[in-house]
Amino acid sequence: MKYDHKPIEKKWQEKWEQSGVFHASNNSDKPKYYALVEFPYPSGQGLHVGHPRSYTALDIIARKRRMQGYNVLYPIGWDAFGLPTENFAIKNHVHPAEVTKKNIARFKQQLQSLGISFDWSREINTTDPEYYKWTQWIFLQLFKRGLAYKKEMAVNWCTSCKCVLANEEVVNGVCERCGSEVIRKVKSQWMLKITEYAQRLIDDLDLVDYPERVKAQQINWIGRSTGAEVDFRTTTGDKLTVYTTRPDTLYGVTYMVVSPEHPMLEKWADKLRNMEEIRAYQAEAARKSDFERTEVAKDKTGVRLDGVSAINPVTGREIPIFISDYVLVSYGTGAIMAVPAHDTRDWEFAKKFGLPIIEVVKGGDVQKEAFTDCATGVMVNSGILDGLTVEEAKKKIIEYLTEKEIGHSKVNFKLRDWVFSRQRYWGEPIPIVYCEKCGYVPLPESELPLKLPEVKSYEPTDNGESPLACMTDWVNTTCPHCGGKAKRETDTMPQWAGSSWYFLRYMDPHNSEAFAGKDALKYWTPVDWYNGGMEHTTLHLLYSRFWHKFLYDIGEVPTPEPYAKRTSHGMILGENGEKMSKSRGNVVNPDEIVDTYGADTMRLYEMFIGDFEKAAPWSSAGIKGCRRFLERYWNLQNILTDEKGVRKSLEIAFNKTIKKVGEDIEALKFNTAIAALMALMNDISDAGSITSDELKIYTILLNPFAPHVTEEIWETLQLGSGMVCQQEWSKYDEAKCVEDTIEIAVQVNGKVRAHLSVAADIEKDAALSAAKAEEKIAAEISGKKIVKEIYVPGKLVNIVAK
Ligand code: ANZ
Ligand code: ZN
Repeated sequence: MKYDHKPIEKKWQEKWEQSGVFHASNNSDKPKYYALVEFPYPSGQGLHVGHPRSYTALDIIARKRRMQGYNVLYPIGWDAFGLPTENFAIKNHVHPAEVTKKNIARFKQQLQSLGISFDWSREINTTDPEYYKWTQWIFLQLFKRGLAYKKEMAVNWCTSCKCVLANEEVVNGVCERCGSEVIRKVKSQWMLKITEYAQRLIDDLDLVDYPERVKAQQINWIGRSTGAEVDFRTTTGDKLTVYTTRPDTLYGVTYMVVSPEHPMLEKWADKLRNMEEIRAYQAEAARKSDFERTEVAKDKTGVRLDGVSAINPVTGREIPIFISDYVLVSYGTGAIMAVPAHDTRDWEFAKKFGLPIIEVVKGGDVQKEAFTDCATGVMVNSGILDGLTVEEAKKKIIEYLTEKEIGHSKVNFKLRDWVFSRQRYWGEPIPIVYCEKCGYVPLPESELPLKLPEVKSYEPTDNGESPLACMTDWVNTTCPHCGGKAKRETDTMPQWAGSSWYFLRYMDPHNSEAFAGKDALKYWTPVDWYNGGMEHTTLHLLYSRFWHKFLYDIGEVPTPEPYAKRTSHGMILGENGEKMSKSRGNVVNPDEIVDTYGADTMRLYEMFIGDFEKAAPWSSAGIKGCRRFLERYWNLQNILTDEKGVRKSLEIAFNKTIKKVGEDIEALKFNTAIAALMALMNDISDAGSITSDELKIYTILLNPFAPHVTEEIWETLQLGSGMVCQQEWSKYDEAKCVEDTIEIAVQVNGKVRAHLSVAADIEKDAALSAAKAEEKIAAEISGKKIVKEIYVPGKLVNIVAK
């Protein structure tokens, strides 16, 4: 019989679904295992061949865990709010909900055709009011505890999406989504205080098993720095506070810079003789992104304040104040003390504006370039600090400033609060009303979900309001607090909202009383293994850790961290080694692969393609090779013999493969696990036949990779009861994993009682237990007390028993 994947795959997908074998139970005596993949955004393009890489990998883990006796939760759902769907809806005049529905149906059919063992009974959808009810509920808890607040601020504004972007969504100065220019715009925004969790988001990385590169990226993103705040007096008698990581260089400060948005500028407006010039510069800076402004290579610009200057607190010298766009309003205090001798940007600025450069750390030629090394130099021209190392000087100057009450040590974070408002339609409505008397008032929880109303147009308005703002009937409401007239918030939540807690909903997806029941949370939390893309390290992964920690703080979840273990897969590139994209014409359609070669081949190939954690180019030849391998497996049924057991000649090969496949799966080395299965196939071919016991083991090992064809062989040849996915994972005998075996003698009380064949490199413990398990020895020592155990490597075991 020929291997015909189509009927086989259809048959088993239906069987799995009907039998519910992959449904997790919230009521089980087995140990739990929660495997999670990032749920997809159901885009109009359908599934990408990159999706199955992650899904198949954790499917292999999930299937193996079930075989190891765990109650496994491996769920899936849809992260379906967001811009691409909304933009499509605007262009084609259909409701985004319709678009979403269609896209989900296609994605679901595609995922099911891959035979991934998802528990479809727990499918969730972030745009379902029964789901976003709880997203809104969590927002209200944040609001009630002061962690959601409204703030007038300069935000990143995408000129094409007409939408506010979080800093994280601006990449190299352009919108991450559409590539258009991003400018600064002042708007009143909902914000979430993720900064309150900055330190814990760093510290608690110690509690989890994440790859080092992921930890490092998060730590970097949070950007903790230690330094000092120092107060400078101005000639107007005001206090201008700066944040610096180099308080040791205070004697080298020759000017100050405040950001163009600094509030003191308005206060000084009538004292500043060049206010017009200043205003022009402010307008120019507003058009630039933070990225452009802080780029080191960029040409330095600025305006010197005419009418106000400052006093260096340690030298007493009067120094000029500038505004320049390289100082950001949102970091530190929005003002800096400039030390051109030891800071590159300050140095460039000083050169351009002809400002003095005073060396305070010895070691470089500061007239030629800034000397920024702080590990080797010694302080000079620095009064009380002269002769100290940089570290010593930092300590001493902070003591001095603290005592004089003009400064203190300070920790700062790069991480900003999370801009949580979007002026778009297709998102969760923010459940807040504004009352002129009572201010921002939360909706009562009983009124959740606050559903998205139907609107005529999803087009954002030109003044930057959400289309919801045009729905006067919906907007005008009464204040839940005083009953007076009030207006609903018309901003919606960003796409990251629904994915910040979705892993909790899977635990109890149909609960109408809570986002998940306490028992379910207690049983399933935390996620045991979470795999996803590196691109989500600083956004989704950080946001969801923040929400989870908040829920932990208010007693809603039992653990401080949501994910015990995180791994990250590499991208699948086009056959030409470039990123797959329509414009490059190198997109591989997963449907075609499944149709032509089958889901099993596709799965096997994606796991065989290369190092899981690295990017890998697609290869048509590779696909064909995997198909041939499965055909060889299929044809094993033609060489089945009546012999029983695992034959002596293949014993080592089988034991070795069981061990390797199991270990490699755990280490994400799927490619080498498959290579081991291929090698074993060659050994079987050489033997010319296979026993049913051998085929049984082989089928169990291959099943997580190629679940359909293995089920079919199992059933056709009646290799055992039930399905393969319900069998116990194969065990191996350590002693039979190595070709090099040696004979050792086993003595009891000095007398040789048996000879054993063991691996040449066997460890003491394994040698002793092998010896004690030997029948004659077991009989000899039974009932006796073991007083001493000796192993002479490669020679003998001696057991002294009384
Ligand atoms: C004086 C100085 C001397 C500095 C020196 C550096 C080197 P991190 O490590 O990133 O925290 N700075 C402070 N606030 C700023 C703002 N709002 N916009 C732009 N730059 C700002 O960097 C802190 C350093 O960046 C601070 O230390 C300050 O320059 C600058 F040899 O102060 B430093
Ligand atoms: Zn009111």
